[in-house]
Amino acid sequence: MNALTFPPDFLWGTATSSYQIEGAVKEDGRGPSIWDDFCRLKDAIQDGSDGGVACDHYHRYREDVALMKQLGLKAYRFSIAWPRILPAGRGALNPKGLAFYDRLVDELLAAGIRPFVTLYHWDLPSALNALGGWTTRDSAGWFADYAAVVVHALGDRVKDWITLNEPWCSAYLGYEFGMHAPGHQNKDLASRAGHYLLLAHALGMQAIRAAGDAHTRVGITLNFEPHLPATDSEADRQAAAQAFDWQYEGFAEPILTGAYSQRMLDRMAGAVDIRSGDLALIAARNDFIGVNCYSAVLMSAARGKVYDDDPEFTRMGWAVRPAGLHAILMRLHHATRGRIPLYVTENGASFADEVTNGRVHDERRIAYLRAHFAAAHQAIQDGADLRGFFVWSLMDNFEWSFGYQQFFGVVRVDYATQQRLIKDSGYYLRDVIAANAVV
Ligand code: IFM
Repeated sequence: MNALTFPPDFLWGTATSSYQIEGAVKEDGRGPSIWDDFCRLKDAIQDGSDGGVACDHYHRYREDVALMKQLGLKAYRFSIAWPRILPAGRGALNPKGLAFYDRLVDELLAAGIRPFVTLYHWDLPSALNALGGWTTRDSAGWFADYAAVVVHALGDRVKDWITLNEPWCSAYLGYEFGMHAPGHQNKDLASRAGHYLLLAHALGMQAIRAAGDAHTRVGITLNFEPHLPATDSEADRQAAAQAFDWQYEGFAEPILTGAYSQRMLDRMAGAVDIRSGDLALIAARNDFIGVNCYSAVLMSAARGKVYDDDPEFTRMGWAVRPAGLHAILMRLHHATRGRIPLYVTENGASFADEVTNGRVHDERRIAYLRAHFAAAHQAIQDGADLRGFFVWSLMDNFEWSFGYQQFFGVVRVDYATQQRLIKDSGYYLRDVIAANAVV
């Protein structure tokens, strides 16, 4: 077998987010977030759970960083809980909240692990939601002010900043489909949120650069589910290329071109006050783009979206299609003319795991990761400036409206005891990192 070797300084890591792992939601002055509120709504979370304790990472971060070191991670992507820093979203600062991230960053650096920090991974302070949340234009300024506070505090040690995680989900799952906090079902509110999240990203980048130094790098993480042709026929290729790609057209396109597609404008029609100058701000240069991609959709000219010949599904019901990751990396490479470095900031799979004699033999997750690492490697071979790959997730955690019934970790968490157990996929990742190659 040939080893697929990655570039020498390729950054291997894992990713998590604050609400999904930290717990301690009422500790040390943290304010409430929209996810604390949403979890209390009847039937919002499949197993009736919440992130109140989660993986108790707030208290166990040292143990978790030791696990990361054992896996040989070069980088760790985590998010900061806005309501820990500014319990009411703006105004008074909570030093104890900042101190937690201060300790975490120091622990990571002492372990030789580079922190990649996401400023917003969905836990908006409830007080800001009461003022309209992302559906008000003011949210962009609130976010920029919060970003400045964090970068002032941690920017001497953290150089890699991600403004927002998956704004498509914040806007549309949160405001149109009601599946995520704050749980609205209103297309116009969602369109507004989408635009103001983009504005928040733009103002956030400015604030981060102003508070950082010459080494500060800032980007955004976007989620993609690319369209792939169902067959090699020219008609299917055209169908895939021309299909409305809401995630791409809603976020990547305005960021990279300074314009929304006509289809996106039609979708937002009348709902959003897009002011002159907004799109120029939104198109400001990113130092990198983070790509979250787990699956892809097959398009057929004759049948539209094809669902019936899917090869394999994960426990989330997502089709396993590593070609989708290659496709989006190449699309972004071409769209940016190779000028903006790319990172895979999330990719991974949920499968049901079993513990057998103290081990988790998660062969399907290993196969999934191997195939996606190979797809990323192919993109590099094809010219993409891909600098790193963060597996979702370091450990099993609170999977939003699915509660604790999905298992994305390369480390298992026993929620009753909080014991961590490295799965075979964790050892596999360790070996890939050590070899800097997929065998
Ligand atoms: O768990 C989520 C994460 O918070 C955002 N991206 C997708 C993951 C899996 O659903």
